[in-house]
Amino acid sequence: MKRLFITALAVTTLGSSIAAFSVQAADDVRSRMIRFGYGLNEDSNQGRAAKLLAEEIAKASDGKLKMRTFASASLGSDDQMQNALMGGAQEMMVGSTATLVGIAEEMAVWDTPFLFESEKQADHVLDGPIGQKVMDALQEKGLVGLVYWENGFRNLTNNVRPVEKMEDFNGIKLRVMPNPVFIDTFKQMGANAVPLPFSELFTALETKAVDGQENPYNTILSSKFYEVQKYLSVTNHVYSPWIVTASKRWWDGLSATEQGIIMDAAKKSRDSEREDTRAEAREALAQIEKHGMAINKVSPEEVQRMREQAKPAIQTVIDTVGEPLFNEVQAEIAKAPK
Ligand code: TK8
Repeated sequence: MKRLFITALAVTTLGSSIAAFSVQAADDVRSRMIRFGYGLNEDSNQGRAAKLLAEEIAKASDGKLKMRTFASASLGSDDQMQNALMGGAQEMMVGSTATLVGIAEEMAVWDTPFLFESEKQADHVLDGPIGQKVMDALQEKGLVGLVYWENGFRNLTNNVRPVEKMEDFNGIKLRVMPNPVFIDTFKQMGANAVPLPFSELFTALETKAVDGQENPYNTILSSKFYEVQKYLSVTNHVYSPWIVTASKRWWDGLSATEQGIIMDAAKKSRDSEREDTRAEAREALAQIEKHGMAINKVSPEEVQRMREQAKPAIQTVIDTVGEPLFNEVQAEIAKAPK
């Protein structure tokens, strides 16, 4: 009788601790809605990666973490969404690092003209300690940086003339990302740099409020800029990252398990987004040509002249991010595979 009692007690204790454990595990991942906004359309590399991210998060959380994706800046421009995240009115987004410079000036380091020479170099630096350090600068501003995606090497399009040499920039009204380094770089080239959010760009080109813009091949193709632009000049003047961010206010309220699920999914989305973007970029130029744009490759000598001309803009970067960070990035690039 006594033995039976002890066994029963042991079973009860064990049973209740299992119950306690599963209650805790269930609590660890709650039902949540995540609003994820981005600027390009659903058929872009950005759209495909957003979809994959949402699927990975759903899969890893048994459907409890539901990410709804909002394409084409339907939740607002990069700037507007960043503010919504900081205020806690939106959970997540992906956008250009360049539009974050007003929030964390360290981000300007990625805007250095001709900073990276290859995607491999970019991956090495962005995914390493310096990339993390720059991301971490967002925290005190109310944003959590998760991973960098590839936007890519930027090239010029316009309606005035093919840009074959620096002087061809003269007088071209060029939309640039709203950030002092981009404005400076293209002023140095002789263009009339007009800062505008991406969400207003197609209309601005269509109505001829601006003559041109600069973005990677992928975006020129997916945003159908070929419908409103004649010339594409290959300059590869800067590599642009995108960055996936979360509202810190919201993120801090998640359990460690939830944060882990989102972080793992973000890393998967990063790897597949880069692969997809690079595969698309390899085909994109031929596609753009089929759509009727005239394409010219700027000669290495002229690119060199542009590099020289862009030097004052590099000084703007150094003044903005500080010499130590600028030098750390340079040292990391020197260690990177070509
Ligand atoms: C999309 C932008 C875009 C960027 C730009 O929201 O603004 O030109 O290249 O990708 O972040």
